Amino acid sequence: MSRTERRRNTVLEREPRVQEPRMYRVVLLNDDYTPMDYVVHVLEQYFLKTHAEAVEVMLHIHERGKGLGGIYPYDMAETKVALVTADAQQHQHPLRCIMEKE
Ligand code: TYC
Repeated sequence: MSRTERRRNTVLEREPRVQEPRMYRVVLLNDDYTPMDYVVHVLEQYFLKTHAEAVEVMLHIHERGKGLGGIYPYDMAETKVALVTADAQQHQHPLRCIMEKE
């Protein structure tokens, strides 16, 4: 393959990433000790769920082991994880919140 052809493949025909940042799932994990009401409160406060949505997601996590808070660009996902983790620690709950590549 010529230099020109390589350039076409590697630069010109590459998918544009500029308007399309990589997204991350912010996921809450189940545990045996965090109160259900507290998880509902976290989902309302940090992930802007309605009460009904928050109850539904919390029960999904409780039954299936993990569930989705939301999907965000890297910096916002990182901030959500930090805020939820700090809040849980302040309340002495073992709730874990992680991010996963979308
Ligand atoms: N399993 C917890 C309980 O029975 C409730 C819970 C739900 C904990 C979701 C964490 O992310 C979680 N109290």
